[in-house]
Amino acid sequence: MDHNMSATPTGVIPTKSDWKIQDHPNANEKIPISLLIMDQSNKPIQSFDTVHEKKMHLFIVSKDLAYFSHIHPKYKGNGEFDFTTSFPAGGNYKLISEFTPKGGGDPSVENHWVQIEGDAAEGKPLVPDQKLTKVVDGKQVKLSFDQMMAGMTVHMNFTISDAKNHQPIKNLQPYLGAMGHAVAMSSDAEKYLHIHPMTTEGNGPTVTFMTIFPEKGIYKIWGQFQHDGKVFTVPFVIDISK
Ligand SMILES: [Cu+2]
Repeated sequence: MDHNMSATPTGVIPTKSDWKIQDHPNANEKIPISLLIMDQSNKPIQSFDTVHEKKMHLFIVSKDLAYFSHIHPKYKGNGEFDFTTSFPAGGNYKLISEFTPKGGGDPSVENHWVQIEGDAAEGKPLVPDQKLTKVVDGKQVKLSFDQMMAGMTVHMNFTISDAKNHQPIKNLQPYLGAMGHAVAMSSDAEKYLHIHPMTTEGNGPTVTFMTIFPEKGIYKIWGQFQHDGKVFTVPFVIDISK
C-alpha cells in the first residue's frame, strides 16, 4: 500500500460499534472488554483487512493523556473483537480502535470512553515540550517538523541515537511492518490523528511520518520504534500555533 500519496483519508467505510465492559471496573484489575463492529444497518462486519500485521489496532489514553497503551484485540469472528487490559488508576479513559473493513481504502475508527473506579492519578495540564529531544530506554530521540501549521500536510521526523555515545542508530527493526508507528491526540482527547509512516530508506536513524493537524492547539504524540527486540515509546507534547 502506498502511504505517500495523501494524509487525508479517502475511502473510510462508515461503521458503528457496541462495546461491552463490566459495571464498575476497578483500577489495577484485569478487565475483559469486547467490541462489535457493525455497518450502518447494524449488521456485524465480517471481514477486515490486515493492516500493519493486525486486523485491529487499539489505543488507550487517559483523559489527561498521561497514560498511553497500544494493543491488538483478537478477532473472534462475526464482527467481534476482544482483549483484556488493566488501567493504572481511577478516572476516564478513551479507547480508540482502528480497523479497515474489507473494501475500505482507509481505516475506520471507533471510540469509547470508560470510567474506571479507584484513586485518580493527579491530572496535569499538557504543557508543550520546550525541547523536542527526549531520552527513553537508552535512546535519544529528536523530533523535527518540516512545518507546524494546522490544516496542512506535516512531515514529522524522529531521529534516534544512542543516549550514551550519541551514535545514530541505524539498525532499527520493523515494528508491525513499518520502521515505526506514531499516534497523536488533541489535548482534549477528542481528536485522534491518523499518522502514516512513510516508506523510509534503511533502518534509521530517521523515521518520517506524515499527518495533518486539523486545527491549532496542543497535541500529544507518541512514537513507537523497535530496537534490539524491544519496543520503546517516546511521547512529545507540541503546540500547533498557526
Ligand atoms: Cu497496533
